[in-house]
Amino acid sequence: MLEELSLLKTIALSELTTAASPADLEAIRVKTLGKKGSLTQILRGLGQMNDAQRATLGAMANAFKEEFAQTLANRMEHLKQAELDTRLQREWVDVTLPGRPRTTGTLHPVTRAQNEIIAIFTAMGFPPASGPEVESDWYNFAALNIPPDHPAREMHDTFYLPPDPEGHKRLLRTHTSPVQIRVMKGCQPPLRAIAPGKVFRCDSDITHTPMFHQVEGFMVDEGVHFGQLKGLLEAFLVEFFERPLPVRFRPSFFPFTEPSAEVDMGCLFCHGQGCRVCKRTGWLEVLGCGLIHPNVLANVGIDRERYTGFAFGMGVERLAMLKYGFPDLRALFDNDIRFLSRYA
Ligand code: 2U9
Repeated sequence: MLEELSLLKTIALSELTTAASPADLEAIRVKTLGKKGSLTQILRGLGQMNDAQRATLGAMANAFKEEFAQTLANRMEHLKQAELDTRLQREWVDVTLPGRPRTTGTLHPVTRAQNEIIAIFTAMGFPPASGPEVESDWYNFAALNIPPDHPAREMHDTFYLPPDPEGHKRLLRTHTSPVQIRVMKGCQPPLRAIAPGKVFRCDSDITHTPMFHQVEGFMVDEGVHFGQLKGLLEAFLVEFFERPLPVRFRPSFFPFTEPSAEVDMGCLFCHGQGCRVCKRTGWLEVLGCGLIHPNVLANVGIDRERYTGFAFGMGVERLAMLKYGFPDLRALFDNDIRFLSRYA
């Protein structure tokens, strides 16, 4: 039995010193010291021994266990160090290499302005919503109280598409209002959202492009009134243009709001003195707004007696031109790198 233990010691210690991984070490430990391991088998013979033999074998077994544990710990330490060395070799980085050059691409001025507008309204509790650019007649016009004979529906304003497979009229949305119709149709007040995105109108001259960007917004709840709308839009303009500004509201007309207003701010370029940009009026028109027409609320299943709402809309290209101070809308679409990098 003493020989068996001596043999076990030779084999186990040699296996430990050549083990290639922590998992191998664990397998050797279980095989040698585990419940069904070799040492347990040997110690089963203790019962048939006299006291002296038992004391000798017990002492040898304890000494073996101690040496085994020490050898295992040494080998584990060695394997961990070797693994670390390999990783350090593999993941070596030359910190003296030059850094990556600054990227030359920048956000387009329209994207920048749109992001700024979204950030301001989101902070005021109006989260952005989106919807399809190809719309039906109902979402783009009928739901918004725009009757079939309204001039905005005429062919020269709207890009019509071939009808869908069920024969329904399709068109490119002429404003982002249908997004708000979709939000209202899906939920009940209180509701607040903004709708940023591309819109399309069959119109092209110095101040119009067939595609441009709008941000519209709305709020519906009990007791919503024009004073809240005024406060919101004045606060927005001061934030966006980063300066105190005179703001005025002029009565106007839109089929989807009643009453309606256009919003002017003091000219940024002449401070009200009159210049070419403000056509000598001292004012720049920057927004449209109003209280949502009760017919629109009824069209989306909101109780028009209980709830009121306001809505507003703005053209992003125009706001970008005014904020960054470039004169011509068409420069935004030429993609001339000299223009884009100047306003980056
Ligand atoms: C719903 C109900 C009402 C959105 C509004 C305007 C006034 C407006 C123009 C600004 C410049 C369009 O880009 S522009 O040419 N917009 O004057 N927009 S009120 O009213 C809504 C929207 C959605 C359901």
